[in-house]
Amino acid sequence: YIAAETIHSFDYIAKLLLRLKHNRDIRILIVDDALSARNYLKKLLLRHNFKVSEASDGAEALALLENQPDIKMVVTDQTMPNMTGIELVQKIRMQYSLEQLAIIAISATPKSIIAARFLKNGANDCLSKPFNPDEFYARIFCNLEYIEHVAEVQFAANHDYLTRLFNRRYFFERAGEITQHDNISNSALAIIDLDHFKQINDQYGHDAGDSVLRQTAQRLESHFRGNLVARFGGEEFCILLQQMSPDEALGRLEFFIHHLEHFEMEIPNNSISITASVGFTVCQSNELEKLIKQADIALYQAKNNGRNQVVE
Ligand code: GH3
Ligand code: MG
Ligand code: MG
Ligand code: MG
Repeated sequence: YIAAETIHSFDYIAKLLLRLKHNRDIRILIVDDALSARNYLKKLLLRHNFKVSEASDGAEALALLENQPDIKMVVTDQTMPNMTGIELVQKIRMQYSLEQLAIIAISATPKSIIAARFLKNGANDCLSKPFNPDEFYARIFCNLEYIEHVAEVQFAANHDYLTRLFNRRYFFERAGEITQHDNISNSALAIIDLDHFKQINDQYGHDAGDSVLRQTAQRLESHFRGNLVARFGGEEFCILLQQMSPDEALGRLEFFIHHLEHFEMEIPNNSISITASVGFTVCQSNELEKLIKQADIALYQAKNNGRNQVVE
């Protein structure tokens, strides 16, 4: 006989252990002018494996945030010299959203008085001193789970599930912003379409086709690092090549298809290679739709001219 409560606690412990392992990658910044308060909070956080940074005032906290991008959460005091906790929250929120960086405020002022002010200024949550450690942990975990969940949802919304490249939606959003606002005279837009890809599916199966798409995506990412690379749909990919002359863009694209042609892709029980056709256009318009249309016309010509080539 096992009591229901015990079963529940097994689940709870399993979840907690998983969380403890995961916490090793999470850094929390403690901001408090009192050393004793910092030491106490640090002890609580270290007990759950978090990485901890400390600041004794707001300015120091802001500097640490700049230098330590792995900080996911700030636990701040309210009453501090030079900058109050609320002022610190306001400053942080000019740069980091509620989902990027969670802020938990801790104040000696009763919660009924201070909580609304903290929350209105952008804190995710708050606690009053003295607090119960269980409540402290509960608020830390709840808020971390929230920002992690939002990050997962954002990733899923912007990325293609199969290749993990940016998806079409994100490409339109980001490339649209770039072509509207940046100087794009030194940019080119390329559409890359795998040749006779249907035959790969027909001959080796859909899983092999998927694997070829994933491997092509990896090749594209490593060849065009620093540029916006996306899966446009099916076996088509899209790249915004920035800050390079038309000749350099052409050279890079030709180099890539040459590399691809000679790259042996491992698929179950076999290894194959594939070619790709590329249409590209130099960005002379701010209209993304127009640029895509031009690249698409060039791609059509590349296919008609016999594939495995780049056409402007
Ligand atoms: P072409 O050289 O003219 O581009 O010929 P193609 O066979 O590459 O082009 P076509 O448009 O006829 O076929 C594209 C194929 O891509 C058809 C579709 O089943 C396959 N495809 C699209 N998305 C996926 C996917 O996610 N996984 C797999 N395995 N196949 C896909
Ligand atoms: Mg204080
Ligand atoms: Mg196609
Ligand atoms: Mg194709």
